[in-house]
Amino acid sequence: MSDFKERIAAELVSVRNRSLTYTDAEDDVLLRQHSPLMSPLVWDLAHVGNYEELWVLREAGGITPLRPEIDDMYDAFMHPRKDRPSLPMLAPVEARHYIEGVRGRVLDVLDKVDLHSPDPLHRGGFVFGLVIQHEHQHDETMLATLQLSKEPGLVRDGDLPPGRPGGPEEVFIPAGSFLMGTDTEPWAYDNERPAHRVDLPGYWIDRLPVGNRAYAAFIEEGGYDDPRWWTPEGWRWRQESRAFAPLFWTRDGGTWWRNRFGRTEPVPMDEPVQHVCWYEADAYARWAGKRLPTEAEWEKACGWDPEAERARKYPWGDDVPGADRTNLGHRAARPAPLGAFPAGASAYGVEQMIGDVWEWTGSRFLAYPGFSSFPYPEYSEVFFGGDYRVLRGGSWAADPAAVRTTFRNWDHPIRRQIFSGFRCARSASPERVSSPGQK
Ligand code: AVJ
Ligand code: FE
Repeated sequence: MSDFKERIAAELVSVRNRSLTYTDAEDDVLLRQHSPLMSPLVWDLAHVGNYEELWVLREAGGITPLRPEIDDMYDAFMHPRKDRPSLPMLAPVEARHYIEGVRGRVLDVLDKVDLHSPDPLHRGGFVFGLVIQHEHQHDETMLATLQLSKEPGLVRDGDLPPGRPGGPEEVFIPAGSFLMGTDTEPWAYDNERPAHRVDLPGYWIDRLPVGNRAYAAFIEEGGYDDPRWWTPEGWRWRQESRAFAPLFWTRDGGTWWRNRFGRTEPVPMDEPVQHVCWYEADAYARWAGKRLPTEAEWEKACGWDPEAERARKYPWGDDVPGADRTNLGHRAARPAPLGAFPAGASAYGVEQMIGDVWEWTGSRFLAYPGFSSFPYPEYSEVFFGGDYRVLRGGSWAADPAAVRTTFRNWDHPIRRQIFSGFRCARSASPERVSSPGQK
């Protein structure tokens, strides 16, 4: 096998180990619905196998269906998450057997496939990238389910580098155009394409994500009770949900506590805030006299190299994400403290853009100019123009294989069971443009 095929095979093994780890639990935990927002864990497990069968075995490999009768059950569009527990799902033991059977044949297809074929599903191993990234995204979803379950002892924690207090609060990004999206990244999704020039006026962006200390100040200064900071829809959500803090936070004895994977601990004030919805992020930004960055502002600050006039795959360049640069791939079950990754800074000096928490942007999920759907409209296209807001950068629970400067995630503005945080931005006033660095 070629080196590249070996790499694909290794990625397939690593993502599957991850899925099996998250589903290494009693059948009851796997079959139960922990929240109407989520599927039972065993649905995700069989779904990733069924997706792999559809795309690698049937579409790319021309292999006849192994179990065509289960396709409907694992079609996310036929059954909303809340209805999935009543499906006659494969039991955990059957699901594991099924996905293993699929995987064996996938390795045969990988062996035979021509990575230089003109077929866009084969070229560059696209179809393998599709299923690897898909499974990692479901693994992150499974972690969100496990967090909602509050079952202790199922999710591994780990060590992270210490934070680095101090340093400038904001970074100035001078006016000018940059290249947004990609034409060259072989495993990029259709929604990241094509690359296109975007011209932006100068703006300020927070050097770091908003931390728990700053977020707690917003709460304590009455942010959740003051409609001035909220959009009308946001205020309606605030009243109906009765939210008073990020999801999983409680207040006791003058201290903020959070439940994290079944354990209660004091909220670490030096970590990026997570489990906030778009409405909360947007309200905080207004309270702070700022706003959320647009998706373009986020991407320019993250990936553009103004000296070389080129887009980087990651903030620091094109090298694979290393432990000194970013917190990805479930190293620990939480975001790293603020300032933990000076070596992960972007060309402009913006930090912690990749990893730690998904960052809400002010933008809705829309097609780039010249978009064309590939390989199927239900991945991206059917979501364009809904109420979805774009999230960028990947969380601690995202895998390096499914995160890059151009990667776009999206969700409804009310969702906060995901590992979501944000940073703020603001437009530069003319006098600030002429004296950058001064605040
Ligand atoms: C891109 C994370 C919004 O989880 O709904 C999984 C990814 N698409 N299966 C989702 C996805 C099909 C998607 N997000
Ligand atoms: Fe899926």
